[in-house]
Amino acid sequence: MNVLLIYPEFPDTFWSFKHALKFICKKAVLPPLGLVTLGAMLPENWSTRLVDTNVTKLTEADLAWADCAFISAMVVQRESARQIIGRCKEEGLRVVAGGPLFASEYEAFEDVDHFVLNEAELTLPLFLSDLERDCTKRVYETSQFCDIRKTPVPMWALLDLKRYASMSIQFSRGCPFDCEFCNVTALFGHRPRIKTAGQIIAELDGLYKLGWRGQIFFVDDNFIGNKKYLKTQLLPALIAWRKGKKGVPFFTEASVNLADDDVLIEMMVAAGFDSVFIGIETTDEQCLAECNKTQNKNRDLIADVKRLQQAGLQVQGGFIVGFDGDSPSVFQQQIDFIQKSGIVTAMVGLLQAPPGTRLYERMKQEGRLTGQLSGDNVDGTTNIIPHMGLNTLREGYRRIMGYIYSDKYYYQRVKTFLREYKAPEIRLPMDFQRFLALFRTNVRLGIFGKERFQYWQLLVWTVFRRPELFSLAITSAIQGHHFRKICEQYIL
Ligand code: B12
Ligand code: SF4
Repeated sequence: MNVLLIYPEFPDTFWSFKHALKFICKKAVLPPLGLVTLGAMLPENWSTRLVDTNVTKLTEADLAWADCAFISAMVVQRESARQIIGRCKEEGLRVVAGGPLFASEYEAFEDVDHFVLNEAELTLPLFLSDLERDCTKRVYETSQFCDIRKTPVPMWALLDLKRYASMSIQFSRGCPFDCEFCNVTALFGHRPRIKTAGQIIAELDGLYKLGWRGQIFFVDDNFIGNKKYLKTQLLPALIAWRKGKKGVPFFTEASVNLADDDVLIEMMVAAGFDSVFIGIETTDEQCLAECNKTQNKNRDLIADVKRLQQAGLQVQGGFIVGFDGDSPSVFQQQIDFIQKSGIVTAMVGLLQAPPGTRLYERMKQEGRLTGQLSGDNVDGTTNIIPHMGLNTLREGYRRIMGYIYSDKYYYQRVKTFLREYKAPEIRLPMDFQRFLALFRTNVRLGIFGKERFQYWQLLVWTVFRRPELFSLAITSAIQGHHFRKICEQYIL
């Protein structure tokens, strides 16, 4: 069997980083880890090729070679997925689909032959065994969660590593919390399931052997879901693994209670973590109670962010407007918090209700659901009727995005952050590509960019005040350029 593993194209969005990738000559931020993992689960005698359409084209020759296409997608890739499925069917391929898009709306894809939904560790063997006996069904699904200690090392060799800005690996799935708007617990369960330290080291070794020295994203829903295992097993193993190796800084996602645990923070930094994405959502206690974000309540969130920055973890933050308890004053509150905290990458979105969440059920009961999710939570759209009124909410949203990503306030925030941040010890090795990126940035942002004044001011300030953070200042400038483009094109 010749199998194409196909990943549809992302539209130009906040997280696509398309405008930033041009500076570093990369095609995509991260690889499709689901498909690379799936590759390692297919029968050994099958021939497998990966076509990530974010980094390469799906050619006629690919389609002519294949007997079968396995497609994975998130909701945000809906349109590209539809086109790819159409092309595969025209060429007479058997199409198998899985991943988050199809888990939530498979009925909308009539052309797909088989849906192998939920975790492939459980559903793929059922499909493969039926395929062998020639009695396949259309839908394979399960409400169980698999034991990821049995998940194989992803088939890294399928990837063209040099086209990606970062690599990803996964240590755990699931989250112990239960935020009303979040579908992680429905998709991956409440009890965090973890891989063993040995599995993670094998995955890292695989990437390192292939020559990877760049960033690695631990794509866990909440990396600190099992603190005891982290402190006693995984982090000591990562600290030991790092000895004598170059580069490979880590970043991940975690809940804000990480800020309460100095030992954990220290160990994470020693293991090479330099950034963490945290769902801050809102600073309003009533809204935190409304969405059951209990772990964020009764805290000084600014102090938490600063503590993490001072220990060596850059904080990226998720923010939401449009809770029932929000009044129009929320917009200025969010702006003030973001500016003061020095959260440079602030993902701000309208409250949305993904299917499978408790919020979705509540909105349905209250008759407040409207249309389909766009799949992009930073595009100023929502599928619910907000208490505040959609126009007021959208206008306030545009105000936030226009403000925090304007040249003036963005660069001001970068400085606020660089002032606090403890420089990481693990650095990316300087190579010709990075040198070229610096040159390109100086020309595009420093000569032709609208922000040239702020750009040079930041660089001069960094050289004198935080020279060890110079390359981070450049990276922040490049990312700011992307965020501004996205805001100008789609939001403002
Ligand atoms: C890494 C990641 C990203 C990366 C994307 C990397 C990439 N190239 O895919 C980045 C940071 C760019 C990203 C962005 C976004 N993401 Co994202 N992301 C994730 C995250 C944290 C991990 C995905 C991953 O690699 N998992 C590890 C692999 C091994 O698991 P997997 O992909 O699920 O695959 C398994 C199964 O699903 C199945 N499977 C998957 N595909 C297929 C295909 C076939 C044929 C078969 C048989 C089986 C199968 O088998 C695999 C093994 O079990 C998930 C959360 C999560 N825990 O999955 C969210 C998640 C996928 N993201 C989500 C969303 C909403 C987004 C954003 C819109 C914004 C946001 N909130 O983050 C943006 C949109 C992207 C864009 N560019 O515009 C949602 C998707 C919801 C949906 N229904 O589509 C998720 C589920 C998080 C959430 N709960 O909200 N994301
Ligand atoms: S802490 Fe994060 S991952 Fe966990 S339920 Fe809340 S929003 Fe979802």
